[in-house]
Amino acid sequence: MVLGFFKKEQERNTAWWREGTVYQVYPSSFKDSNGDGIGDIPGIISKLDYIKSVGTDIVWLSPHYKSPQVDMGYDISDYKAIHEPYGTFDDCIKLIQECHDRGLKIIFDLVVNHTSDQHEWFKQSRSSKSNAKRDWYIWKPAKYDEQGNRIPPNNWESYFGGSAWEWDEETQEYYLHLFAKEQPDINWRNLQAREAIYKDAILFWLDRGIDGFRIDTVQIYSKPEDFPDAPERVPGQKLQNPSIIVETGPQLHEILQEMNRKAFSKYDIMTVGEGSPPSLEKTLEYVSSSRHEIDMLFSFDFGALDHREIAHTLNDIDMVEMKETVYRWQRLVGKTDGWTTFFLENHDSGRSISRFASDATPEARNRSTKFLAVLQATMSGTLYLYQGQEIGIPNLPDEVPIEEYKDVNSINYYNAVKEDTKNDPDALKKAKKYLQKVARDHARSPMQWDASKHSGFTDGEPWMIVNPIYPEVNVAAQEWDADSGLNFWRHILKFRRQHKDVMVYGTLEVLDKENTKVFTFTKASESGRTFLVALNFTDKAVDYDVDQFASKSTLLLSSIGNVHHKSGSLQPLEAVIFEIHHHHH
Ligand code: TEU
Ligand code: CA
Repeated sequence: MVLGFFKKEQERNTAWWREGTVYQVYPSSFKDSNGDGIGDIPGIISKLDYIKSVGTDIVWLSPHYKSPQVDMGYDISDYKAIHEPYGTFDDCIKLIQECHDRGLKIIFDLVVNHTSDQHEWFKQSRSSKSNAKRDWYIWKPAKYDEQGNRIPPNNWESYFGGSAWEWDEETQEYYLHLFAKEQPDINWRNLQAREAIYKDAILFWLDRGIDGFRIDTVQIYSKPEDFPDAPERVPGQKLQNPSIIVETGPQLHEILQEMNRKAFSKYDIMTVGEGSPPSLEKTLEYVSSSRHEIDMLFSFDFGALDHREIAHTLNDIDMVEMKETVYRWQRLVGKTDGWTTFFLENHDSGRSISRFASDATPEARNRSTKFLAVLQATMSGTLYLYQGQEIGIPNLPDEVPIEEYKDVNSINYYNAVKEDTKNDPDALKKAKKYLQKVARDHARSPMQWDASKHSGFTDGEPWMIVNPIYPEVNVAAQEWDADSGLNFWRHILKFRRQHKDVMVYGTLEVLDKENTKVFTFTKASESGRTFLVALNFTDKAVDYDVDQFASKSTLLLSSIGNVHHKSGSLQPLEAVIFEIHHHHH
């Protein structure tokens, strides 16, 4: 371990996180060890051999810190303590050690746009206007409308609905919360607050040996000093989404460079930020290695293809838009000094087979899991796999009633529709349909280990409903099935490692921009090897001839099994990888 030593870029060891695949663990829903119905750290430790067996290299642990759990741990009340039901501080140290013993790396979530309102810092801040920590959060006086009614400082809408400002009776000011009202935003203009974050939230854990951070909401720390109204995106609405104003604010890059200089660079670690700037140029401002900010970003763009978050509507995926989206983020690799990522699921999304392929039948689920595995594993950059994705867990089915949805975002939205429409059954049906597709709850239902009661997740009563499909879709059932999604993931991650020059580091070119059924692209390595990847996104066979793109090629892999591939066509939801042989003159 290198303590207090400034690492120069050329001394950094970067291959492990570029080539590594990350497995995201959602602590409350992974494995319960003591029967209280809540997943915990000893449970995670008991499944590290499994995580390793999938062929993944890095564990990302979603927030496990002390928290009142208004937003499942993204509301932290003490960065240096563990949420009690998850285990003890020693359990957490043991988890780091047990990962390292197996050759796994481990990264934690870094949630520093906001704290919980129960954090000591905020308790002090709200105690009086003259408190030393008053300025650590964002406090503003009220405004008044023509009738003299008190109104918030501006029209910003919280990401979880309602005004982003909460009135504090005690000190007669509003504080800002871009998420739930129990998640006050930190004032990043305050230097003391910044130093405290570096010390408590970052260096405290780096000193204990973790290998990096997934950085929550990395784009929105810096707000413009004048807090202007957000432009009208939903016509006629009083409150408006503030993203355009709060993303990449005036001091954001200065802050990230300081964070890197004073904290990240002290260790040889990886950093991945959650945030999706609108252009390649803006993205490079974060991830260009010459800027010393962060290593990579998650893009929201792929996950936004099937719905419009602000309007709460669903739409069919536009294949042309999909290809543009993929290319936009893939071109960071090979063509810039930045790096990229690819994921299909996380704790904020619905399940990928239900959104981007098909979950209609057992056969479709199996096909879709493998099909999407090929899509993901052929992407350059660092891959992120979410717990349960590898066995193809689908979304919760329609029959699961709204009462089983536990996410603050889902609940706020559903209640708002109830209120706004005075319980209109059609509007509520539409809201449920929206949630049935993209709610965060689908990813948060417990991991499915076997066919025993509650899927082997807990001996007690699970904190959230287990997907009723678990007797069919579970790890144990897939272990012994050579054709399972799980075993296919194992296979393709090995294949990716074997061909990492193309699969991890290759440059991607789209070959069939206008085709609305098939997505075909090449991946080329620096040394001149080229793979051609074709994905049939439809549930029908399509005519497809590789010869249109290459005179000589060999099939390396088909998601339905190489022996089942029929030359001249692609079967429903079949994905194939060919190697193209160039002519040498
Ligand atoms: O999600 C952030 C989030 O919801 C983004 O989509 C947000 O709109 C964007 O950052 C604005 O630029 C993260 C976590 O993943 C989620 O689970 C938390 O609820 C949230 O932050 C608040 O911490
Ligand atoms: Ca437990």
